[in-house]
Amino acid sequence: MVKKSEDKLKTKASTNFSKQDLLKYYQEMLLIRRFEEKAGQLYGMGLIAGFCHLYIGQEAISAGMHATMIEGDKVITTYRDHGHMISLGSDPKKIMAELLGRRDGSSKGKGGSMHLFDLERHFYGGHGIVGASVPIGAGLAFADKYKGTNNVTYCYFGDGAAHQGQVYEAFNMAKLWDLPVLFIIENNHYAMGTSLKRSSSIDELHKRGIGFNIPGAKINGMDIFEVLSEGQKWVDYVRSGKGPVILEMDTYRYRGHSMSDPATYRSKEEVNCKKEQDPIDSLRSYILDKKVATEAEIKKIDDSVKEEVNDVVEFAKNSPEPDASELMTEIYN
Ligand SMILES: Cc1ncc(C[n+]2csc(CCOP(=O)(O)OP(=O)(O)O)c2C)c(N)n1
Ligand SMILES: [Mg+2]
Repeated sequence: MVKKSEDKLKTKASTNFSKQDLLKYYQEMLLIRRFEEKAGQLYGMGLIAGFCHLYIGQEAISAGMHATMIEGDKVITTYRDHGHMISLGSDPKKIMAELLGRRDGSSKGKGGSMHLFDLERHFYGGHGIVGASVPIGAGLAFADKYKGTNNVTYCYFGDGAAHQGQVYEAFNMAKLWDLPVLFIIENNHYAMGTSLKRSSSIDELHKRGIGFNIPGAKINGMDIFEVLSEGQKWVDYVRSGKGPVILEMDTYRYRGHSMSDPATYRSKEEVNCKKEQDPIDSLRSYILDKKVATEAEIKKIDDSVKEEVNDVVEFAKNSPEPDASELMTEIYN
Protein backbone atom coordinates (compact mmCIF):
# COMPACT_ATOMS: atom_id res chain seq x y z
CA MET A 1 0.00 0.00 0.00
CA VAL A 2 1.32 3.44 -0.91
CA LYS A 3 1.65 5.54 2.22
CA LYS A 4 0.02 8.95 2.33
CA SER A 5 2.35 11.83 1.51
CA GLU A 6 2.16 13.18 5.08
CA ASP A 7 3.53 9.90 6.42
CA LYS A 8 6.33 9.92 3.91
CA LEU A 9 7.47 13.50 4.41
CA LYS A 10 8.51 15.14 7.65
CA THR A 11 5.38 17.22 8.01
CA LYS A 12 6.57 19.12 11.07
CA ALA A 13 9.54 20.52 9.18
CA SER A 14 7.32 21.38 6.22
CA THR A 15 5.45 24.12 8.08
CA ASN A 16 8.50 26.37 7.76
CA PHE A 17 8.08 26.75 4.01
CA SER A 18 5.89 29.06 1.99
CA LYS A 19 3.84 28.05 -1.05
CA GLN A 20 6.42 29.79 -3.22
CA ASP A 21 9.23 27.74 -1.64
CA LEU A 22 7.38 24.45 -2.05
CA LEU A 23 6.58 25.09 -5.69
CA LYS A 24 10.18 26.13 -6.31
CA TYR A 25 11.54 22.87 -4.84
CA TYR A 26 8.99 20.91 -6.85
CA GLN A 27 9.92 22.71 -10.07
CA GLU A 28 13.64 22.27 -9.48
CA MET A 29 13.46 18.55 -8.74
CA LEU A 30 11.17 18.02 -11.72
CA LEU A 31 13.54 19.92 -14.00
CA ILE A 32 16.41 17.64 -12.94
CA ARG A 33 14.23 14.54 -13.49
CA ARG A 34 12.95 15.55 -16.93
CA PHE A 35 16.38 16.79 -18.02
CA GLU A 36 17.91 13.44 -17.16
CA GLU A 37 15.12 11.37 -18.69
CA LYS A 38 15.81 13.29 -21.88
CA ALA A 39 19.56 12.74 -21.50
CA GLY A 40 18.86 9.00 -21.22
CA GLN A 41 16.87 9.11 -24.47
CA LEU A 42 19.54 11.11 -26.29
CA TYR A 43 22.16 8.62 -25.12
CA GLY A 44 20.08 5.81 -26.61
CA MET A 45 19.91 7.73 -29.88
CA GLY A 46 23.70 8.03 -29.99
CA LEU A 47 23.73 11.79 -29.47
CA ILE A 48 25.59 11.51 -26.17
CA ALA A 49 28.77 9.48 -26.09
CA GLY A 50 31.04 8.28 -23.30
CA PHE A 51 29.87 8.05 -19.71
CA CYS A 52 26.58 9.35 -18.42
CA HIS A 53 25.42 8.74 -14.82
CA LEU A 54 21.87 9.68 -13.97
CA TYR A 55 20.78 11.18 -10.63
CA ILE A 56 17.14 10.07 -10.97
CA GLY A 57 15.76 9.36 -7.46
CA GLN A 58 18.36 11.51 -5.67
CA GLU A 59 17.02 14.97 -6.63
CA ALA A 60 15.90 16.04 -3.14
CA ILE A 61 19.52 16.08 -1.97
CA SER A 62 20.88 18.67 -4.37
CA ALA A 63 17.64 20.70 -4.31
CA GLY A 64 17.44 20.70 -0.50
CA MET A 65 21.10 21.28 0.30
CA HIS A 66 21.61 24.01 -2.23
CA ALA A 67 18.70 25.93 -0.74
CA THR A 68 20.84 26.32 2.39
CA MET A 69 23.73 28.00 0.52
CA ILE A 70 24.86 31.62 0.64
CA GLU A 71 26.86 33.49 -2.02
CA GLY A 72 30.42 32.22 -2.17
CA ASP A 73 29.73 28.71 -0.83
CA LYS A 74 31.41 26.01 -2.84
CA VAL A 75 30.24 22.69 -4.26
CA ILE A 76 32.20 19.72 -5.51
CA THR A 77 30.89 16.30 -6.45
CA THR A 78 31.41 13.13 -8.44
CA TYR A 79 30.60 12.18 -12.02
CA ARG A 80 26.86 11.98 -11.03
CA ASP A 81 26.75 15.74 -11.33
CA HIS A 82 23.87 16.99 -13.52
CA GLY A 83 21.51 17.55 -10.58
CA HIS A 84 24.03 19.61 -8.62
CA MET A 85 24.66 21.93 -11.56
CA ILE A 86 20.95 22.43 -12.20
CA SER A 87 20.26 23.11 -8.51
CA LEU A 88 23.00 25.73 -8.50
CA GLY A 89 21.16 27.59 -11.23
CA SER A 90 23.60 26.80 -14.03
CA ASP A 91 21.99 27.08 -17.44
CA PRO A 92 20.54 23.64 -18.36
CA LYS A 93 21.20 24.49 -22.02
CA LYS A 94 24.93 24.64 -21.35
CA ILE A 95 24.78 21.40 -19.39
CA MET A 96 22.95 19.53 -22.16
CA ALA A 97 25.32 21.00 -24.77
CA GLU A 98 28.20 19.64 -22.68
CA LEU A 99 26.62 16.19 -22.59
CA LEU A 100 26.37 16.29 -26.38
CA GLY A 101 30.00 17.43 -26.66
CA ARG A 102 29.11 20.79 -28.21
CA ARG A 103 30.89 24.13 -28.26
CA ASP A 104 28.33 25.89 -26.04
CA GLY A 105 28.74 23.31 -23.29
CA SER A 106 29.84 24.39 -19.81
CA SER A 107 33.29 22.85 -20.47
CA LYS A 108 33.20 23.85 -24.17
CA GLY A 109 32.14 20.33 -25.11
CA LYS A 110 35.43 18.80 -24.02
CA GLY A 111 34.50 17.49 -20.57
CA GLY A 112 31.25 15.62 -21.13
CA SER A 113 28.79 14.48 -18.49
CA MET A 114 31.40 13.69 -15.82
CA HIS A 115 33.26 16.99 -16.01
CA LEU A 116 30.76 19.76 -15.58
CA PHE A 117 32.16 22.98 -14.11
CA ASP A 118 30.80 26.44 -13.30
CA LEU A 119 33.26 28.84 -11.69
CA GLU A 120 30.71 31.65 -11.53
CA ARG A 121 28.55 29.51 -9.25
CA HIS A 122 31.57 28.08 -7.38
CA PHE A 123 30.96 24.58 -8.71
CA TYR A 124 34.29 22.78 -8.89
CA GLY A 125 33.22 19.66 -10.79
CA GLY A 126 32.34 16.81 -11.78
CA HIS A 127 35.14 14.24 -10.89
CA GLY A 128 35.51 10.80 -12.44
CA ILE A 129 37.98 9.44 -9.92
CA VAL A 130 36.06 7.81 -7.09
CA GLY A 131 36.89 9.63 -3.82
CA ALA A 132 38.77 12.51 -5.50
CA SER A 133 36.12 15.09 -4.68
CA VAL A 134 36.84 14.65 -0.97
CA PRO A 135 40.43 15.92 -0.54
CA ILE A 136 39.79 18.61 -3.17
CA GLY A 137 36.68 19.63 -1.23
CA ALA A 138 38.72 19.82 1.97
CA GLY A 139 41.20 22.01 0.06
CA LEU A 140 38.44 24.38 -1.05
CA ALA A 141 37.33 24.66 2.57
CA PHE A 142 40.93 25.28 3.62
CA ALA A 143 41.04 28.26 1.23
CA ASP A 144 37.98 29.79 2.89
CA LYS A 145 39.39 29.23 6.37
CA TYR A 146 42.72 30.75 5.29
CA LYS A 147 41.02 33.80 3.80
CA GLY A 148 38.74 34.18 6.82
CA THR A 149 35.45 34.12 4.89
CA ASN A 150 32.23 32.69 6.33
CA ASN A 151 31.76 30.33 3.39
CA VAL A 152 31.48 26.56 3.54
CA THR A 153 32.10 23.77 1.04
CA TYR A 154 29.50 21.14 0.17
CA CYS A 155 31.55 18.08 -0.71
CA TYR A 156 29.53 15.21 -2.17
CA PHE A 157 30.56 11.60 -2.76
CA GLY A 158 29.03 8.13 -2.89
CA ASP A 159 28.77 5.19 -0.51
CA GLY A 160 31.41 3.35 -2.58
CA ALA A 161 33.76 6.34 -2.42
CA ALA A 162 33.36 6.31 1.35
CA HIS A 163 35.73 3.28 1.44
CA GLN A 164 38.61 5.06 -0.30
CA GLY A 165 41.83 5.77 1.60
CA GLN A 166 42.15 9.40 0.52
CA VAL A 167 38.77 10.12 2.09
CA TYR A 168 40.20 9.33 5.55
CA GLU A 169 43.32 11.39 5.03
CA ALA A 170 41.02 14.29 4.16
CA PHE A 171 38.80 13.62 7.21
CA ASN A 172 41.83 13.74 9.49
CA MET A 173 43.14 17.05 8.21
CA ALA A 174 39.67 18.58 7.95
CA LYS A 175 39.10 17.97 11.66
CA LEU A 176 42.66 18.82 12.68
CA TRP A 177 42.16 22.28 11.16
CA ASP A 178 38.39 22.46 11.75
CA LEU A 179 37.75 23.21 8.10
CA PRO A 180 34.31 24.52 7.07
CA VAL A 181 33.27 21.50 5.01
CA LEU A 182 30.18 19.30 4.85
CA PHE A 183 31.10 15.80 3.73
CA ILE A 184 27.85 14.66 2.15
CA ILE A 185 27.66 10.94 1.40
CA GLU A 186 24.94 10.20 -1.14
CA ASN A 187 24.27 6.67 0.01
CA ASN A 188 22.29 5.11 -2.82
CA HIS A 189 23.32 1.69 -1.47
CA TYR A 190 25.24 0.59 -4.56
CA ALA A 191 28.70 1.21 -5.94
CA MET A 192 28.30 0.11 -9.55
CA GLY A 193 26.80 -3.37 -8.99
CA THR A 194 28.06 -3.92 -5.43
CA SER A 195 25.64 -3.32 -2.58
CA LEU A 196 26.84 -1.51 0.52
CA LYS A 197 25.93 -4.55 2.61
CA ARG A 198 28.42 -6.65 0.66
CA SER A 199 31.26 -4.17 0.86
CA SER A 200 31.11 -2.43 4.22
CA SER A 201 31.75 -3.63 7.77
CA ILE A 202 29.14 -1.10 8.93
CA ASP A 203 26.20 0.26 7.01
CA GLU A 204 25.94 3.49 9.00
CA LEU A 205 28.33 5.61 7.00
CA HIS A 206 27.69 8.76 9.03
CA LYS A 207 29.63 7.06 11.82
CA ARG A 208 32.78 6.89 9.73
CA GLY A 209 34.02 10.13 11.35
CA ILE A 210 34.05 8.81 14.92
CA GLY A 211 37.77 8.04 14.81
CA PHE A 212 38.45 11.64 13.78
CA ASN A 213 36.03 13.28 16.19
CA ILE A 214 33.82 14.43 13.29
CA PRO A 215 30.09 14.37 14.12
CA GLY A 216 27.73 12.67 11.70
CA ALA A 217 24.02 12.43 10.99
CA LYS A 218 21.79 10.26 8.86
CA ILE A 219 19.19 12.10 6.81
CA ASN A 220 16.38 10.72 4.65
CA GLY A 221 17.62 11.94 1.28
CA MET A 222 14.27 11.26 -0.37
CA ASP A 223 12.42 13.65 1.92
CA ILE A 224 12.97 17.23 0.79
CA PHE A 225 11.76 18.61 4.12
CA GLU A 226 14.19 16.51 6.12
CA VAL A 227 17.07 17.45 3.82
CA LEU A 228 16.16 21.15 4.16
CA SER A 229 15.69 21.23 7.92
CA GLU A 230 18.49 18.88 9.01
CA GLY A 231 20.74 20.21 6.26
CA GLN A 232 20.25 23.79 7.46
CA LYS A 233 21.05 22.77 11.03
CA TRP A 234 24.37 21.24 10.03
CA VAL A 235 25.27 24.02 7.60
CA ASP A 236 24.81 26.48 10.50
CA TYR A 237 27.03 24.28 12.66
CA VAL A 238 29.83 24.22 10.09
CA ARG A 239 29.47 27.91 9.24
CA SER A 240 29.82 28.81 12.92
CA GLY A 241 33.39 27.49 12.82
CA LYS A 242 32.94 24.19 14.64
CA GLY A 243 34.62 22.17 11.89
CA PRO A 244 33.49 19.45 9.48
CA VAL A 245 30.47 17.18 9.60
CA ILE A 246 29.52 13.97 7.80
CA LEU A 247 25.97 13.82 6.48
CA GLU A 248 24.80 10.46 5.22
CA MET A 249 21.93 10.99 2.80
CA ASP A 250 19.90 7.81 2.58
CA THR A 251 18.78 7.66 -1.04
CA TYR A 252 18.38 5.44 -4.10
CA ARG A 253 19.09 5.63 -7.81
CA TYR A 254 16.35 4.08 -9.91
CA ARG A 255 18.48 3.62 -13.01
CA GLY A 256 21.65 1.59 -13.44
CA HIS A 257 25.04 2.93 -12.42
CA SER A 258 25.61 4.36 -15.89
CA MET A 259 23.96 3.93 -19.26
CA SER A 260 25.57 0.54 -19.91
CA ASP A 261 24.28 -1.02 -16.66
CA PRO A 262 20.95 -2.89 -16.86
CA ALA A 263 21.02 -3.16 -13.02
CA THR A 264 20.18 -6.86 -12.84
CA TYR A 265 21.83 -7.12 -9.41
CA ARG A 266 18.74 -5.92 -7.58
CA SER A 267 15.13 -7.02 -7.53
CA LYS A 268 12.16 -5.25 -9.11
CA GLU A 269 10.52 -5.33 -5.68
CA GLU A 270 13.40 -3.38 -4.17
CA VAL A 271 13.29 -0.73 -6.89
CA ASN A 272 9.49 -0.44 -6.73
CA CYS A 273 9.56 -0.15 -2.97
CA LYS A 274 12.01 2.76 -3.23
CA LYS A 275 9.93 4.37 -5.97
CA GLU A 276 7.05 4.56 -3.50
CA GLN A 277 9.18 7.05 -1.57
CA ASP A 278 9.90 9.11 -4.67
CA PRO A 279 10.88 12.63 -3.58
CA ILE A 280 9.01 14.38 -6.39
CA ASP A 281 5.78 12.36 -6.17
CA SER A 282 5.79 12.75 -2.38
CA LEU A 283 6.12 16.52 -2.59
CA ARG A 284 3.46 16.73 -5.31
CA SER A 285 1.03 14.68 -3.15
CA TYR A 286 1.85 16.79 -0.12
CA ILE A 287 1.18 20.04 -2.03
CA LEU A 288 -2.14 18.72 -3.30
CA ASP A 289 -3.27 17.00 -0.08
CA LYS A 290 -2.55 20.12 1.95
CA LYS A 291 -4.16 22.28 -0.73
CA VAL A 292 -1.01 24.39 -1.00
CA ALA A 293 -1.65 24.57 -4.73
CA THR A 294 -4.24 23.27 -7.19
CA GLU A 295 -3.88 20.52 -9.79
CA ALA A 296 -3.95 23.27 -12.43
CA GLU A 297 -1.02 25.09 -10.81
CA ILE A 298 0.99 21.86 -10.66
CA LYS A 299 0.14 21.07 -14.27
CA LYS A 300 1.36 24.51 -15.31
CA ILE A 301 4.74 23.75 -13.72
CA ASP A 302 4.84 20.29 -15.33
CA ASP A 303 4.11 21.79 -18.75
CA SER A 304 6.64 24.59 -18.43
CA VAL A 305 9.37 22.15 -17.33
CA LYS A 306 8.60 19.93 -20.30
CA GLU A 307 8.78 22.92 -22.62
CA GLU A 308 12.03 24.11 -21.06
CA VAL A 309 13.66 20.71 -21.51
CA ASN A 310 12.56 20.59 -25.16
CA ASP A 311 14.17 24.01 -25.70
CA VAL A 312 17.30 22.80 -23.92
CA VAL A 313 17.59 19.84 -26.29
CA GLU A 314 17.03 22.01 -29.37
CA PHE A 315 19.75 24.39 -28.19
CA ALA A 316 22.21 21.58 -27.56
CA LYS A 317 21.53 19.89 -30.90
CA ASN A 318 22.03 23.15 -32.76
CA SER A 319 25.29 24.01 -31.02
CA PRO A 320 28.32 23.19 -33.22
CA GLU A 321 30.99 20.70 -32.25
CA PRO A 322 34.28 22.21 -31.00
CA ASP A 323 36.74 23.04 -33.73
CA ALA A 324 39.37 20.36 -34.39
CA SER A 325 42.07 22.95 -33.60
CA GLU A 326 40.85 22.93 -29.97
CA LEU A 327 41.38 19.22 -29.52
CA MET A 328 44.43 19.62 -27.29
CA THR A 329 43.68 22.97 -25.64
CA GLU A 330 42.48 23.39 -22.03
CA ILE A 331 42.96 19.72 -21.21
CA TYR A 332 45.57 17.81 -19.23
CA ASN A 333 47.68 15.60 -21.45
C1 LIG B 1 39.62 5.38 -8.06
C2 LIG B 1 38.55 4.76 -8.88
N1 LIG B 1 38.29 3.45 -8.74
C3 LIG B 1 37.30 2.86 -9.48
C4 LIG B 1 36.57 3.60 -10.38
C5 LIG B 1 35.45 2.94 -11.18
N2 LIG B 1 34.15 3.37 -10.60
C6 LIG B 1 33.48 4.36 -11.17
S1 LIG B 1 32.07 4.70 -10.32
C7 LIG B 1 32.36 3.48 -9.21
C8 LIG B 1 31.37 3.23 -8.10
C9 LIG B 1 31.27 4.32 -7.09
O1 LIG B 1 30.08 4.19 -6.35
P1 LIG B 1 29.58 5.27 -5.31
O2 LIG B 1 30.73 5.95 -4.68
O3 LIG B 1 28.62 4.60 -4.41
O4 LIG B 1 28.85 6.38 -6.20
P2 LIG B 1 27.52 6.25 -7.08
O5 LIG B 1 27.97 5.86 -8.46
O6 LIG B 1 26.63 5.25 -6.46
O7 LIG B 1 26.93 7.62 -7.10
C10 LIG B 1 33.54 2.83 -9.50
C11 LIG B 1 34.08 1.71 -8.72
C12 LIG B 1 36.90 4.96 -10.52
N3 LIG B 1 36.23 5.75 -11.37
N4 LIG B 1 37.86 5.53 -9.75
MG1 LIG C 1 26.56 4.56 -4.52
